[in-house]
Amino acid sequence: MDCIFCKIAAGEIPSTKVFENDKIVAFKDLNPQAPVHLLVIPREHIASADEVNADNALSIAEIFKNIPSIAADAGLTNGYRIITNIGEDGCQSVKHMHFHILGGTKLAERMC
Ligand code: DGP
Repeated sequence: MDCIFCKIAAGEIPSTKVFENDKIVAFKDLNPQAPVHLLVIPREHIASADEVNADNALSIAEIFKNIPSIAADAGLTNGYRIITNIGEDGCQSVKHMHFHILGGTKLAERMC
């Protein structure tokens, strides 16, 4: 499968990783939209949050289990935002589920 985030998870494409374990990887977004902009992905290919099911839900739990320490290590002591875009209307450009972690400044109140 030609998936850029599978390749990042496998180390076949370089990225600035800030955390990884056997189930998930967190790395810096190539085009940051905030002073801190990280992406957290499952190693297993899940196309979007719309594809979460009983078989892959443990990967999602692992992501949310680790986000607090990933955010703290990035210096996000005053809050942050987690976003996952889904499909065309959600403006998802990479079809491997990922959670954006945005922070390091007061974020806009509007969500869209
Ligand atoms: P989304 O629009 O939700 O699918 O966001 C995809 C994000 O992925 C976007 O903010 C840019 C980032 N991105 C795309 N390609 C790469 C890459 O090769 N490396 C890194 N670090 N980030 C990437």
